[in-house]
Amino acid sequence: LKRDPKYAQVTEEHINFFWRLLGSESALIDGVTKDATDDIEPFNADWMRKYRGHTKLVLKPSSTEEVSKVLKYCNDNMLAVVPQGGNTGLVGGSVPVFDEVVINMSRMNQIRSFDDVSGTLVADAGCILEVTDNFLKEKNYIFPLDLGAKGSCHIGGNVATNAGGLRLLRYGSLHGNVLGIEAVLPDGTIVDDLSTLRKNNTGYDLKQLFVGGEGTIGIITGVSILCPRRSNAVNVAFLGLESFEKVQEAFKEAKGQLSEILSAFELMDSYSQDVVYQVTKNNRPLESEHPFYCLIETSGSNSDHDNEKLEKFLEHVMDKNIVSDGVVAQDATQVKSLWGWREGIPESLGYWGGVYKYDVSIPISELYGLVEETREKIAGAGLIGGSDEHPVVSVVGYGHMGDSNLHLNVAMRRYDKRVEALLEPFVYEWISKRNGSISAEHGLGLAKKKYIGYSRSDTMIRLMKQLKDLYDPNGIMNPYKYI
Ligand code: FAD
Ligand code: 2HG
Ligand code: ZN
Repeated sequence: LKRDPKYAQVTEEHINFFWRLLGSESALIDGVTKDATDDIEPFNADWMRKYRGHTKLVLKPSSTEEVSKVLKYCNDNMLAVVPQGGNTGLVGGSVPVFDEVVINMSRMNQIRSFDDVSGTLVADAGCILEVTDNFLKEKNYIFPLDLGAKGSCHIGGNVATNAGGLRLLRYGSLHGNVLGIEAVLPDGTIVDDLSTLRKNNTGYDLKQLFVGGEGTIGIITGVSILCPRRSNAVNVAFLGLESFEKVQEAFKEAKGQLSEILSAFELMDSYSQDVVYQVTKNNRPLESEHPFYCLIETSGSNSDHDNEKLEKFLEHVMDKNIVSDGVVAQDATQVKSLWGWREGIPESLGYWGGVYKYDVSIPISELYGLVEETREKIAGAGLIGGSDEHPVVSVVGYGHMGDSNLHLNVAMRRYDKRVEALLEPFVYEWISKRNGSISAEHGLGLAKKKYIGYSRSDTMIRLMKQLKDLYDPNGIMNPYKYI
């Protein structure tokens, strides 16, 4: 990949403009043309430390008008930009590739309004997910999305990636929950579509282009989102199972018997749990070990009713030998600690060095086959061992079983070309043959840019490019990424 010379380099004149507009506190520079104002390295490196850009300028606008002025100036001066939220994305989309200007949204972090009858929240894009959910908690509502990076990711970043997370099974995708969007196009146009209506069939639903657009056509500055009531009865069960067939049976039974109160059904293989154990040394939830584990969460309004349902379900799946062992959290602390065995997987996997990550949708019956085949392939090549010569620490599978979304992760002592050559394009071909998706919920970013053709036809890619050219004719928005 080469820097495209059509983009301008940041000059002292540009910096003077941004300083006048935003103040030096909100326009951080790496001291090339002026003295460094701050350490901008964190804005150049992604969460996995796999991708690293070389920006010299980070802008932190604090209003939609400022975003509009910044983008118009960049567009007029051919300065390429990267929108950045909490920088927790897992496909290298949120950091520059070369010297693109980072537009970081952390200063736009105000809740604008909340209607406690309809549950509609209107908020700035830079609100942190957990902070927003805590605000909603006080009103007895819940954000319709939850994920392990909640303490840092922004709701604008969540919408820009169309993040799925742990409760999509219950609350559905952001394509349904986002009611309105305020965004800025590269020419400075403010797209004011911050509707709070549930129903609005008046022509093309253009806001959907920004949901999952990964910052390639504009910057989201505000979102309006439909939030459900918070359930006052939440139960979590952690189960051990002997095969992936049994996991599928348990899922079928959970849908049938827990139906309307089922709020999460997560899968973890034994390898993923071994990794969490090795890193955290926490006491394991179950006494014995099993090839597979599931975390089931129910959320309802009546704890007696929910407890009875969950107990009956557990009795049934144990009697029928579908589940070998299980534990139900007795209080909020245990709920948190059981969730830790699932939510803590990505962080624990990063303990040794690098992680190759594949976030894929596969027809459910074949979901775990990819992990088994990948593990065999890597073991066959003698690369497992966690040493310099045998750099693979573990090949693990986990994910959102309820959405047929698998996370295949290969934990490494360090990134290694031999392993990479075994994994790619093998994984993508495997998925394509089964009509799966090479990106279920994380997006394409830089990581999967070359592979979009495994999941999208030439016609679909052409239509995407036409849209990109229409909204961003100069191509300044998040260049070098998937489109
Ligand atoms: P960033 O990482 O800053 O940006 C992501 C992309 O969106 C980039 O392309 C960026 O340019 C663009 N972008 C950011 N803000 C804006 C904006 N305001 N306007 C336009 N474009 C913008 N993802 C899931 O789907 N499900 C999970 O369960 C999940 N769990 C995770 C757990 C961990 C521990 C981590 C580290 C990540 C996880 N992710 C998950 C991945 C990630 O997509 C989410 O963390 C989150 O949605 C990204 O939000 P962010 O604010 O950090 O965005
Ligand atoms: C999760 O479900 C996230 O925990 C992260 O989507 C998955 O790191 C990954 O591959
Ligand atoms: Zn996930």
